[in-house]
Amino acid sequence: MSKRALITGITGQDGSYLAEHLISLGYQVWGLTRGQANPRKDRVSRLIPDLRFVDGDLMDQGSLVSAVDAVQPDEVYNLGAISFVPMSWQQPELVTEVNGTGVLRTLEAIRMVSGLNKPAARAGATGQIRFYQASSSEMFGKVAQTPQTETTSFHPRSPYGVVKTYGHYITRNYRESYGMYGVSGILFNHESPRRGAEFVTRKISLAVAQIKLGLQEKLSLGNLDAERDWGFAGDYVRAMHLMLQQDEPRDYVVGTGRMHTVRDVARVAFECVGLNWEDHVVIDPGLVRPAEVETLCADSGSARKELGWAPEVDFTGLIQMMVESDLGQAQLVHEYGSVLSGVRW
Ligand code: NAP
Ligand code: G4F
Repeated sequence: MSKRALITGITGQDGSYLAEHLISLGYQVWGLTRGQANPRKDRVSRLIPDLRFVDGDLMDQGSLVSAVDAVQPDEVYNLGAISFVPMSWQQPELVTEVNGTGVLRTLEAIRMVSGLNKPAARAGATGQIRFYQASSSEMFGKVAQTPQTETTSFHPRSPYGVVKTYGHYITRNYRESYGMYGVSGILFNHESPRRGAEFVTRKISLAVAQIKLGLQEKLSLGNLDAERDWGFAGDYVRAMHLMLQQDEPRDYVVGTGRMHTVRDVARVAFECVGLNWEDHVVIDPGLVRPAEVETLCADSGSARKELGWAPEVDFTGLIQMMVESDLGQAQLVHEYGSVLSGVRW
């Protein structure tokens, strides 16, 4: 019988790539969707027709218990979150509820449905529903060392980072308290043509396409000196799956090990269409964050050695992929009108 996976955050970037990957491996994949007419559900169901859906919300414990009970999954991937870091200064309580307590609620739903409700009785238990938590390199924040490994200490710089650190530790705690197979992937920034338009790489690739077609002149950015370890989302979802296939549950850092600045992203993206970034980028101090994560770089030695994982798309290839996708889509919309917008991701 095929394995069943339940994915929260199915309408997001990673949810869609993970679902495609698991379906290609023969899984029956269920996505948790919220709201009564979520337009992003239609978008992902058009993209992945084999996907099944179950209702639920990370803010609602009962809905998560019902979803886990209905699907009876072998693996649960908790990718659902408010993932845009600046929002966590604007609505810290909401972000704490979804990104922090939401992890606890998902773990509790698994514990209840699996009958893992008596710590002593379940000590050393194995073979129940396996759980993946989407931890983040934002937890490293003001980094204690470079590159960062699984043992680098955390110093989060945003409410988002603080709350992700809670999710990380509560997952570890359920592993230690109940013998649950629960792991956290500490993933560094990963992007794709499906990335939200609010994140810096996609903001740049979308603007480059518009500027190339003469539909926009300037692009406002914040801190150009920030350094990130950017990889391709399609590569990173393979690591998520591999983490749940190991004999022993443990946490892994996942990244490319290569660092670039926001300025590098802009330079490479504009070069893709034969333009000079300096002619178009303007600095908006309002986009600078209250507390910045200046630099992030992964040491994924453990993932490479123990999971056999390696990224396939490099930095330049990633930026090219995003610019080409946005340029193609912008050309279609420009030529045929807005009737086509929304047809692709
Ligand atoms: P994303 O594109 O922003 O997707 C976020 C998903 O969370 C959406 O499907 C959204 O669904 C869902 N969600 C939001 N609030 C919810 C709620 N109350 N209940 C249930 N679902 C809810 O994020 P992503 O880039 O795919 O990232 C996936 C996960 O990895 C997130 O947890 C993120 O924090 C983490 N992460 C991402 C990166 C990265 O570079 N991409 C790096 C490290 C960690 P709706 O359509 O209903 O809004
Ligand atoms: O693309 P970003 O918004 O991503 P950020 O904040 O690093 O967070 C992403 O990666 C995390 C993993 O490390 C995830 F956990 C999180 O969910 C999310 O996926 O910003 C990247 C950098 C920042 O230093 C920011 O200050 O780009 C800088 N930046 C400069 N100008 C900008 C802009 N960021 C955005 N979004 N927009 C700008 O105009």
